[in-house]
Amino acid sequence: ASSHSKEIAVIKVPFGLAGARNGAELAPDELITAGLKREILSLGYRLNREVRVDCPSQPASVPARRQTGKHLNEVQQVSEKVCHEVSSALHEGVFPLVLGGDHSVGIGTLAGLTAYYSNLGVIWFDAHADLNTEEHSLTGNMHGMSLAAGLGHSTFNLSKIKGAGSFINPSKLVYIGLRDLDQYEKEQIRALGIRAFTMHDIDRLGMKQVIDQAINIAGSGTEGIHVSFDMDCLDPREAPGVGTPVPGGLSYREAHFAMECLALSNHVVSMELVEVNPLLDQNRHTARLGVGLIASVLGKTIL
Ligand code: B3U
Ligand code: MN
Ligand code: MN
Repeated sequence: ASSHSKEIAVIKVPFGLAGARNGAELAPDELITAGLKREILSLGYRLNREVRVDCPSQPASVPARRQTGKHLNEVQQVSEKVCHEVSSALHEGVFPLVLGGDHSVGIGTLAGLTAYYSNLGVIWFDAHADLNTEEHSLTGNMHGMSLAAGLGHSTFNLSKIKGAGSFINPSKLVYIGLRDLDQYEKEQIRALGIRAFTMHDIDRLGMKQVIDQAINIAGSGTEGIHVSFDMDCLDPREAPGVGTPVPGGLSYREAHFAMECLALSNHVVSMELVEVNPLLDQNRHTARLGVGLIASVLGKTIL
């Protein structure tokens, strides 16, 4: 499967228990209402299937805080289902498009991708690094732990998910948009040598340099690039409908340009878009931006 695949599986994951507030569970439907399917079809893709992963909305038990992340059991259940859906799509040559949900959904996505690919590049657009472990997280929110799970650093990690493959290679992982890191995450990025384009780097280099280098790192010598897009990488003045807004983010135009370059690279093999929060949005504005970004990764051009 790759962006050459003209078949798409839309995998909706209405799960919001691992975020800082509720609302992210409403995002998959919001993105559909904002016109996502119309865009996909008008780009000449076939909608192979539209799956709605059954997600718990009420925690089964009192949330544990440290030691395990909050709502670990629910995150585990959802991760296994998402893993299954993503790897099934890939095995059938279908491009997986995962709609979160909070970013803990990314654990299942990575699990499903590693079931199929052993050498995958990942570009993680986010204001946050999502590298906390259960032990180091200051909040216990598992949406801040997805990459620790993907890299195998947290106790709950890909090896605990039925069907997942091996961990993500940190030298093939690239961040874009970072601006709100915990001390432990800063140390981890340095220790692991992860290529991180912070907002400072984007200001200094410009998005063209940044995305070209990111594609080079994640795309050369790999089987393809997975794009994990946390909508809070965007500036909240433009994208207010996210769970944890952080000032000083990417403009829509910068992010959109990055998506256009990714499409032109022909390396993208899957995408997820997470952390839209319709409860904090205005007139579905943020959801519409999300649809525009997805369309561009899938090859929509201005002219
Ligand atoms: N690093 C903090 C904050 C955070 C992470 N991801 C989001 N917020 N969206 C944490 O809770 O781990
Ligand atoms: Mn995130
Ligand atoms: Mn984030």
